[in-house]
Amino acid sequence: FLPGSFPDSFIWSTSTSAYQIEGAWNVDSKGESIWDRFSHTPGKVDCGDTGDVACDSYNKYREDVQLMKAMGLKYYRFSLSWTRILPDGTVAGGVNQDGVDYYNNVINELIANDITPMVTLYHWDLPQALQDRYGGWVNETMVQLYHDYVSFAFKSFGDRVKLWLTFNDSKIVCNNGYLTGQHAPGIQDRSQLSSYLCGHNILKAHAKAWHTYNTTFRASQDGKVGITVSLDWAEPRDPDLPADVAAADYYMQVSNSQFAHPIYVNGDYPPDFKILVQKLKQALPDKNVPDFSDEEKASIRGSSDFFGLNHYTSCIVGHRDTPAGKGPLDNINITRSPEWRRAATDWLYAVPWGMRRVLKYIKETFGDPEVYITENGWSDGDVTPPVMEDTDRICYYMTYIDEVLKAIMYDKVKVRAYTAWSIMDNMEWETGYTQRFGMHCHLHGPEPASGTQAVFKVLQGHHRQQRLP
Ligand code: GCO
Repeated sequence: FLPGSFPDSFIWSTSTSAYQIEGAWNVDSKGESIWDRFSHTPGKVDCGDTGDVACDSYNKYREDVQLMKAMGLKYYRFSLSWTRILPDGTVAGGVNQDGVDYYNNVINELIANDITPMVTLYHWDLPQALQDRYGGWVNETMVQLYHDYVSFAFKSFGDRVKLWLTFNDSKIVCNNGYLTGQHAPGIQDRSQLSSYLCGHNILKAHAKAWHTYNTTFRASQDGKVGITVSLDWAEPRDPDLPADVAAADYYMQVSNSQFAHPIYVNGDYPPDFKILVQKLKQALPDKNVPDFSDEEKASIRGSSDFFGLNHYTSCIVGHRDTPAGKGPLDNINITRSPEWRRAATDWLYAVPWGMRRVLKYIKETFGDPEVYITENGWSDGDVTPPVMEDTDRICYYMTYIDEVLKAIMYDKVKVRAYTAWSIMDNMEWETGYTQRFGMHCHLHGPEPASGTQAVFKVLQGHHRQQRLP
């Protein structure tokens, strides 16, 4: 490709997820998900917000597709709602044809508009029936149930869908769902056993799904199956101080690589994470804290066709002489620079150079995989009328995308796709509609134009000059 521009084959995309946009939570025989239950429980979501209506994409998906088309986007990442397809989570419990029809309509509408679907199979909305019956992801039975569900999805949609993501950001699924309880199903198991089991089963479920695709669907469908992992970048406080470098590396292993290391390195957790597993065993001698068997390791290792990356932000990590507590990250010091611009969302600081470093880290640590950036984006707060100037979001996208280009050109990272979160404001989980990540304001009446869409379009047109790294 020409110096200073993205390759022609580069994928420009935006992302959403089912619960965050579809609405129609109980329409046409859709089953209840853990997020329906959670948001309907008073006190769980800010302002009592729910996804009952959200962006109404169940009814307005054609309009969504037109927004993408107007921006010149050629890809769209969205997720399937498990309970819209299998209301009680199981194939035996019956397939909901209306749900299958809905996703067929969305996929066909995209293709008719020259937009390629990229489908996330699990974006956090577990069937409530499986939570009630099995306790959700802490139960190994989920591996088979997930397999049945994704096999049905491959079979039903795989003739047209060629890019699949098994799970979105499993760290949040397990830590927020089963440890802090901030997310559905709202379990607070401070012993960390539940969150550990959740991750363990998700890794097995992911690997099984990938192998199923290989053996049963790949020959006829010829698609790719990956997983989306969320990585922040941890910058050592003092890069010349070995203790700070070690602390940052510890952060990358413990906080970031629970899912990536087994899949892309050796079928097992990274060394510092394994130490935590040992500690968990010691703390809970009466409990079964499983390791991966050799067979499981062999199944997990290499079980991905590409690396799906969600990246938003960075932190500064230094060593700490006295641990601040007993948590896995209490023995290091995590801060943010006062110079970093902060979004409305409390964890989101704009650190564009962190994008390039995290991409280089992936190349060096995880075997130089093809990287699909599956999310990156910026939020502002809920103000009425919503802010349309969008200066901060434009700045965020331009500076981050610039770093993606540097990673491709100078570090030779095989980045194939950039996906913005999100095409429109939507239901931002436990913060409801108070955080706006959209390039379109979708929640208050008609579509007001904001500057981001125009800029994003220019970025895709390769109109900029590259500056030196
Ligand atoms: C995530 C999710 C998205 C969020 C987005 C903004 O990984 O957190 O994929 O559903 O909405 O990241 O917080």
